[in-house]
Amino acid sequence: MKYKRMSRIIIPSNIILVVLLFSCSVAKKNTGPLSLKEAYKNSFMIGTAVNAVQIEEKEPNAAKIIPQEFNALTPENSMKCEIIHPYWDTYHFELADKLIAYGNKNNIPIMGHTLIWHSQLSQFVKNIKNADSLKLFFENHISTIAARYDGKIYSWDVVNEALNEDGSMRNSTFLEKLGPDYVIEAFKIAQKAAPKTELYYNDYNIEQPKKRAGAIALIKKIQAAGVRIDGVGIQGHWKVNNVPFKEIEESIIAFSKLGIKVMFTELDLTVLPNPWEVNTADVNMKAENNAYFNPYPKELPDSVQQMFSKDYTELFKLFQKHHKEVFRVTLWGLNDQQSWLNNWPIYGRTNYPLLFDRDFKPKNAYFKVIDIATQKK
Ligand code: 9MR
Repeated sequence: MKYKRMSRIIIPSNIILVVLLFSCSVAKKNTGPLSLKEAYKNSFMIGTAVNAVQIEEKEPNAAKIIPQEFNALTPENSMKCEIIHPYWDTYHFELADKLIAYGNKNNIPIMGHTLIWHSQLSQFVKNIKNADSLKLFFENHISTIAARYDGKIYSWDVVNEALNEDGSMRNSTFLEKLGPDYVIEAFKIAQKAAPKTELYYNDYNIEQPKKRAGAIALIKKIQAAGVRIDGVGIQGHWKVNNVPFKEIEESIIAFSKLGIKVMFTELDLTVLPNPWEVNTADVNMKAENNAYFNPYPKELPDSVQQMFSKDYTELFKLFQKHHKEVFRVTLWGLNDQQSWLNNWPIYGRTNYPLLFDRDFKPKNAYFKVIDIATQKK
């Protein structure tokens, strides 16, 4: 009887297929992860670097996307020496304070960047000739800023980029005048001024074996001095089709053995040719612009877009595989327009290194990265 009644209603199979596909897509939209931070909430924090325009919410798209997608914020420039401490006795805290307020309003922790770095130093620091004055600057700078934001920010990159590619200490005014233990000293001062703030060492290329060994030795030295260090930031400025996956994985394992948090703090993937053989993020290296070095001024060819998506996918697969060791992954900027890579190492190029395009639209790589999170760990 039942069979007979049903057999009278004939539904063409293609309609059934359409209805099935539609309900699947509705179901996926309703139950799937809504954003990067949602997708990775059980794995690691997902951050972005923010600039002044974004901190002041002058860009409506950014103002909407940032709190929706990210649960960690790093000031791209506004806590660096030349901005926050321009003269011996003058501090400009306005922008950093606005960032704290922005973080509070949106309930997003702030990752301070950075207390001691050889680059973007104020002119008065570059002019300091003797060790005693530099020591005084060093103590005042770290303790004033770290104390002001203690309990208000989550962490500090206490020292940034202190190493050479071979793992030795980079030559800088700090090394020259204060000696190699200036790094330990910086952590010691920060620890005293900011007992409630996590303290990190941050550098690029420290996934590479020699530089990694240098970073491990440095961290061990800090630990052996009885000084607190809570984490290490591998910056992650890499090149499409040339991402050092093996070294990255080895580094996650090696650094986490030191008993500290491992983070990827400045992730982006350049798609443009590099004027040098070496992979570097040294901001002092610059070259001239020309058509060969700026091959995609209008749009990125599909073939490159695919490599880009693939590399981001593989990277997040790796981070996800090591989600127990990886504490945070921060992208160095929100969208392609904002990236420093449009102006470095050659000024005025069109680069495509991030997960959101120039119109703030999520790229294919964004969706792939979200998909990785939903796959079984
Ligand atoms: O993204 C930053 C860019 O806006 C600045 O002009 C540049 C100047 O030094 O610094 C960039 O950020 C750097 C970060 O602070 C440390 N690691 C390398 C980053 C890219 O240069």
